Amino acid sequence: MSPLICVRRRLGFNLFGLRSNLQIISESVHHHHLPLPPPLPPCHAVALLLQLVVFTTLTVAVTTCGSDPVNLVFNGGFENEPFSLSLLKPTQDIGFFFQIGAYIPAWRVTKNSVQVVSSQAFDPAIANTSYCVHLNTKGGAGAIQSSDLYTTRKQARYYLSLHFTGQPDGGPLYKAMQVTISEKGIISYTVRHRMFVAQSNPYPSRTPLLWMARQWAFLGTGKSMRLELESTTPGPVGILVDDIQVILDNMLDNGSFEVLTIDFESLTSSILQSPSTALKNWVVNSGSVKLLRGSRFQSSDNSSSVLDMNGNTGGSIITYFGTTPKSTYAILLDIATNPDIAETDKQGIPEQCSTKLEVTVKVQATGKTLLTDLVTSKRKKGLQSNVVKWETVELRFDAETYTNVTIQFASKVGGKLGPLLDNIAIFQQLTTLVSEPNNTAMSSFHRRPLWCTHAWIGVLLVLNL
Ligand SMILES: [Ca+2]
Repeated sequence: MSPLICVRRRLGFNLFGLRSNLQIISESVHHHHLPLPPPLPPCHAVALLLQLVVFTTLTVAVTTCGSDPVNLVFNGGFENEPFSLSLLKPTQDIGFFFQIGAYIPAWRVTKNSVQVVSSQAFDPAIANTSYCVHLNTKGGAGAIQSSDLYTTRKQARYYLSLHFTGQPDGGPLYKAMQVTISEKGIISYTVRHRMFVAQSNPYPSRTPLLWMARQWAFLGTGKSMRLELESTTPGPVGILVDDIQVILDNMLDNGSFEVLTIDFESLTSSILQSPSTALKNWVVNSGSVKLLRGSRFQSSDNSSSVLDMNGNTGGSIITYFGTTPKSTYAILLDIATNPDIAETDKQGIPEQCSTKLEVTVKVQATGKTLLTDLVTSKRKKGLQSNVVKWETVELRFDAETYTNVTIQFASKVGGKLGPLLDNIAIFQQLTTLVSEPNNTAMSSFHRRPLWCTHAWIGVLLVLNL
């Protein structure tokens, strides 16, 4: 397969509502079709329009970065709120219609009302965070819809995960909600992929709140998607949700260069001279590279480290990767020019206007080349240490009959300022999802241990819509 380079420009729109396959591992047993919203009175229509304007503005505001975020859900922990809550007022109802100062950034209420709940009322799922969302209010069951997710990579496996628990103050013994992920057209949904029903622990305790974690796998479609969480519990007390994530199933260990094999403090220099195994799962195998820690530059994934592929001069790093024969793999890497070049190159010398990185995949045993590609990233205007303007590049290779490959990234520019590299991910391109036990193969995905008080039964849903 010829290498395919795709510099991402997200927030894609699906004009024609193309059909696609989405396979979902789910324990879902009930399928509900979401009701359409009722016709709006004229005064409410204006209010809704205002809400949509705010929603759209926020959507644009959170998707200006050129690289894929690690979590495709914006404000998935509901920590970003435009209001503050207190012991005297620990909750805030968010209505279907626009309420000044009371909305959830990057989310929209699509049915009745929901409630933002502060840690003054209940402990959120994640320690030291401030908010979660209750999907019911006095008005009954509510629903929220995410802004556009960063577009999923086609044929890549993603995990949708969230924490939930029953609001313990009353309501039915079993509380339920429905989670839907769907492709989005310009005006309305084109394909609504079903959906997951999660039941809460029927015996939640107030202290501590018994949060549960669930996750589901689905295949990316290459199109913009949205999430919707709808309470299916009648009455004023339903499910609390928190920490919603959609994350690529990255098969590469330490692609963000965050883990070292040695104590960082023992490094006498940020320059890693070859041969060096200081970076876990990587070998610096020629020249030298520079490990920039502690937010020296803005990372592409809100992490601490980025790698300048030039230390004292151009360097290269290599890793070993196990493949499944007859499979195609995609390598995602985030690249940028070193912002310091902008400072030293006032005249815009052409040679320094772009940076070059060579990516090579070879069969480990024979050295046969499966992929070689020169990635070029043009220097952008306005670069600063905290404005790096990362972009994500996608390359693909076919494993053919081989099970072990080497993957090398090499600077192709001279000098002490080379291409910045961060957040490398590798995924296998899949056409179907293989049913797998829940909560396996996710060690690289979850930074926290998951736990669940229920035994769930996985059901593979293959939807050919
Ligand atoms: Ca990093």
